[in-house]
Order: sequence, then C-alpha cells, then structure tokens
Amino acid sequence: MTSSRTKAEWQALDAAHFLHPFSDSQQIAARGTRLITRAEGIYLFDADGHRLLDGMSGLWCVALGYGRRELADAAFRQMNELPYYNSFFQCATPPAIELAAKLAEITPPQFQHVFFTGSGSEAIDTVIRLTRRYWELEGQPERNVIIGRWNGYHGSTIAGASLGGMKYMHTQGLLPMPGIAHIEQPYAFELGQGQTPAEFGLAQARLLEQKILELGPERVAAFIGEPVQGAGGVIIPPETYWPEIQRICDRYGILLVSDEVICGFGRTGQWFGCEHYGTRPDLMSMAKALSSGYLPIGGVMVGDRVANTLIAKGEEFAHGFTYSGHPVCSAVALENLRILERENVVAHVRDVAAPYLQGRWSQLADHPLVGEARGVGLLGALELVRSKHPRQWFEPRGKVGERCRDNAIQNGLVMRATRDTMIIAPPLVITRSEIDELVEKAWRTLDQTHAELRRDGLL
Ligand code: PXG
Repeated sequence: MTSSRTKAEWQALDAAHFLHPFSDSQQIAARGTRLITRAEGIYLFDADGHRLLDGMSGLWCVALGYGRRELADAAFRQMNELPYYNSFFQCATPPAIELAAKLAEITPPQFQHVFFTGSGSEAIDTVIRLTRRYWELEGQPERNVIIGRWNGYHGSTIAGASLGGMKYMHTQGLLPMPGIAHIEQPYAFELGQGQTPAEFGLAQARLLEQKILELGPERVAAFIGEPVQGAGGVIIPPETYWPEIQRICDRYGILLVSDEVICGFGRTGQWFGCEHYGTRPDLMSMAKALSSGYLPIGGVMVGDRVANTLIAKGEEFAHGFTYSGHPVCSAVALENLRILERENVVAHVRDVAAPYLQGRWSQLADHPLVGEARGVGLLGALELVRSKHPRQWFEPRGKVGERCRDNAIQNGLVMRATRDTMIIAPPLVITRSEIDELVEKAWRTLDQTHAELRRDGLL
C-alpha cells in the first residue's frame, strides 16, 4: 500500500482530495502533508524513513505504543467471528458486554454502567443528553445549563465545540449552542501572577459558585472539566482546585462530569484523572487510550445517581449510535485494558516513568526560552517566552511555538504546540532511556529555536 506511490504522488493526491481536521489546506498544499507510513514501539517512521520519537502518543491515545500484535489479533479474531452487530433494540454482542463489565471493575465504585460511543466528541454529546434527561426525569427540566471552562476542549461536534472553551472554534458556525456557560480556567502561568498556587486554585474554583449564583442554581444541570486540560496546553490545576469544585457541586446538587478522554487509563499515574485529584464525578467521558487508539471507541461511565434515575423510570433513552458497542472495537479495547492490567502499566507510570520524566523535564526550565516547565504523570508542557524577568511573551502569540514544533520534528521528536506552549504526552510504556532521548531532543530543539530567533532579530 505505502510503496505503491511515491511521496510526491501521495502529497499531490492529498492536496487534491483530503480536507484535514484543524488544518489550513493552502498551507498543506504548499508544504506537502507530513506522511507517516509505519510505527513501532514509541517511534514513527515518515515517508523518507526518518525515525521520530512520538512524544504525543499519536493524538494523546496510543498508550501501549505501536505494533502491539495482541491488539491486531483481537481485531482479526473478532472480525472473523462477528464483524458487526448493533446494541440497539435490546441486542448486544459478547465483546461489548465483557468490556462494559471490565470498565465497571476498573473505574471508581460509583460507576456500574457505561454508554458506548464511537469517539470522545460523541461521548460529550452523550453527556449533554444524559444530564438533561436526568434532570427531566427528576422533574426539574429547567435545570439544563451545563458549565464548562474557557480553553477547555471537549471535541468538535456542535455540542463538544460549544461545551469546550476554544473561542476561535466559537467564531465558526453559530457556536456555542444554547444552554452552555463558561468560567475562566485554572491556568496559573497566564492568570495567577501575584497569588500563591493554593490561593489561585481556590479563586478559580469559586468562579463556578459565582456562575451558579449568577445563572440561578435551579437552572444549572452540570459542571464539566478535564482533570488536566490537555489540548488547551496541559493546564495543571493547583491542588486546592478540584476539592473546591467538588464542594461547590455538592452544595448546589449539580452533576460533576470528569472528561477523561485524555487523562483516563493511566495518563496521570492513576487509572483516571479524577482519582489523582480525589473527586467523585457522576459521569466520566472517555475515548482515546480506551483502545490505545487502535480502533475508534469511546463512552460515558454513568454513575449510580444518574443510572438509577434513568433505569428506574422505565422509559427509553432516545439516544445511540450505529457503532455504540461495536464488537471489533470492543474486543480491541478489552484486550488493551487486559494488557494495561497484566503489564502493570499504570503502576509503571506512577512509580517509574512519571517521576523520572518529571525530574528530567523540570530541568528544561533552565533553558533561556522556557518560562515554565510543568507536568504531571506523563504529561508535560513548556511555556516559551521572550523574557523570563520581567515576563514577556512573543508577539504575535503562536508563531514561535509553531517554529519550535517544526524544529522538533527535524530533530526526530513529535511535540505539539498550543500557542507558544510546547506539549508532550508520550506512550505510557516509555522507558527511562527513551525519556532521556525525548528530553535531549527537546533541549536540542530549544537551542536551535533560540539560535534562529536571535539570528532573525526576534530575541
Ligand atoms: N474531550 C477531550 C478532553 C479531548 O481531549 C475530546 C473530548 C474529543 O474526542 P474525539 O475523539 O471526538 O476527538 C478530546 C479530543 C489536540 C487534540 O490538538 C486533542 C483532541 C483531539 C484532537 C486534537 O490536542 N482531544
């Protein structure tokens, strides 16, 4: 397949026919799409045969790394046995049932039920439909506003993009939809100057209480947040933040939703991000590492509070997708979870990989371009700044991040840039020597970017 055309032919066909997510098509046509042709372990290989350390686990999903034969075998076996059947109208398939039971086992105890979807965005749509349905069944249909956060990311469907707080997404196509509100995020580097982390965490959490009072508590259905904001730039809340959010949700009786699409399945060193921060969510959206990204599958864990109401009323919940509980995706997800358990991957993150990565990553703060190096679990971010003291950002924001990302790729490392924040989220199975390689390549990339900026008179 990959050898049947030259790289130039692939790029020409790509430019002619393929509309890419979140990409400027003219830019792709001018530069040629970056073609990845195969992968092994934590490494990608491009069409020129260059080896890249995948510091982003694909798109925050390839927890087990590439080339896991067991996952391919699980798909092959299930495709031969039963490639598709639906879970509508009182039907089910064994892999979907097994996966539901396994998820009930590994998630916090309030979760005994799951609703399957094909992606994280569909999980978010499902969260909205579930929360509103819950309050309808509870006799409070006016409780329909869901509160999210600016710079949160919850996907790209109309509901996901609305609930997310990416303002540039809201500028396209009449977003956000009605019944959504946003509060400011716990982004200390940008917003917390002059406050201790503890003070800042409490202040940002109390914005939720202010918003609830402003809207009227009787109108608020739920609050949703990523334990650590991923796409927004690995925004790590102070330790005081989540306990205060939990207190506020409890006080006003509103549902707490933890969007675990990135943090779920070991990323923070716990199975779920809510366990890292000690919250007790009523709903949890998930996708990505549920199957290590090998096949598309997502879902919502439904806590007893919501499940009991939904089930007790004995009415149909008019929601679902053709691929809810797809048997092949479920079989692969199940095998993925079994490997995570068998190989103690979450404990490896908690006890070995995360402490080692965080120790090494924090050294990057010594680089003259880096205003902050932060991280938790196997997530890391670098804030690129023009000057550390006094703090000055680059203007316009985002250009230096993009340049740094391109340099990283030249240096054999995939990092992602959000504005001028460089991000990593490597596969959970990364070893210490691979972490050394990642950090050395990041350092070399920063040096190269720094030298270029001086050469170009931007520093
Ligand atoms: N919630 C969160 C927290 C996510 O990170 C979604 C929902 C939506 O999932 P789907 O499967 O519909 O994409 C996501 C997705 C980026 C990037 O650039 C992040 C995501 C997707 C694409 C790009 O960091 N996260």
